[in-house]
Amino acid sequence: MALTIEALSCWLVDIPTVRPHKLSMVTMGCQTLTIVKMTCAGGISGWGEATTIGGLSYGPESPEAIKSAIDGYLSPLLCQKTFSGVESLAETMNTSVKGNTFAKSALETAFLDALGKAHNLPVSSLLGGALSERLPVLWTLASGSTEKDIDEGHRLLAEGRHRAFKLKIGAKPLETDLAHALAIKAALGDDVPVHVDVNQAWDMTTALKAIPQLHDGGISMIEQPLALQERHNLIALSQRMPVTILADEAVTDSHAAFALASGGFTGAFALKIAKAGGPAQVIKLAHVAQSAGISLYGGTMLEGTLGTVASLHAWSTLQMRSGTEMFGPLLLKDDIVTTPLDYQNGQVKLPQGPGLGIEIDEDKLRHYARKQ
Ligand code: MUC
Ligand code: MG
Repeated sequence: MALTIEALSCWLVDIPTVRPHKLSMVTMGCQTLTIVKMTCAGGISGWGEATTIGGLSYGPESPEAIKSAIDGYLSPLLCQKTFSGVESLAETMNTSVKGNTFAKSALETAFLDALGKAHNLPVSSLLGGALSERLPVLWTLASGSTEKDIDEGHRLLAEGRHRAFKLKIGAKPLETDLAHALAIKAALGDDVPVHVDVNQAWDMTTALKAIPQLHDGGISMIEQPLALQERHNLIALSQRMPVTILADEAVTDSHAAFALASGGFTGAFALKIAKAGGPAQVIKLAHVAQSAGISLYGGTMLEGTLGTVASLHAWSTLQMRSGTEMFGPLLLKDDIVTTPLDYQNGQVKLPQGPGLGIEIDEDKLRHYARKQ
């Protein structure tokens, strides 16, 4: 399984979104994908993506910082070296570079893609083997308007593209947010699961007031209601509230997962390859969760097809009992792959073939790449 890395190239790729996407801390009109190409001995290339949300408003690494970490620090560490597999790659990166899990995720993805191509195996096989070829995918209604969200939800249900939805709240006064979420849930109907993502916007007092009302209105899950540092309060909510609490920003890697699980957390974990440092690293977190009986949810950083497929390979090897939200490519007006993912009947199909199973359209990559 050894592979020698010869060269790494990195681009910032800016792609507009199909509509404004409103979260508690930012409204997005464009997404920036940080794309890497890893050229290996034997003429094999692997591709990886690291994507965050709203510059530095979501996570600790901006797209520019991810590219700088790759070009300035990680690339010199990895080029002209031979790695026996993802663990030796991770060990080399972690020894000399602290944090920067988004940048490391792009590189681990590219390495897995190249390794899979070298051995004629899909990335899912390198990660333990796919349990399923199709995964459920919800859609986030986040236009900023209740009426537009209801219309969008009805249209997507009629098309059969999605069967479940997530709403973004936390930016507006509590009464406005509650009215918004409950109106959408009522309009979409009892059979359509709807959950809300607060993106850390509430304090404990607000959460204790809001969550029972959301539960009464049929909202099935509450994602990251509190600041990520408030671990003890998140654990208390998971134990006291009648609805599932989904930890997102609070659960980054396997260490954070262990701290929540050993503290008595009873909710679910949103996995993201960028938070953990790559598709292989996130599986370590998943195993901590599984040992503690905590359900898994496949999370997105609103990646394009490349990052979404890297995540799907990892999720396909796990029981994702709380579903997934791997809709990132559908939020973008265009992408840098030759073939779009197959979304239908509320599911997405895992691409087949060696490596990630996708082909990069290098003309499109150059078209959308930032010029300086
Ligand atoms: C998040 O916090 O989960 C995922 C879906 C979406 O609409 O935003 C992201 C970020
Ligand atoms: Mg979230």
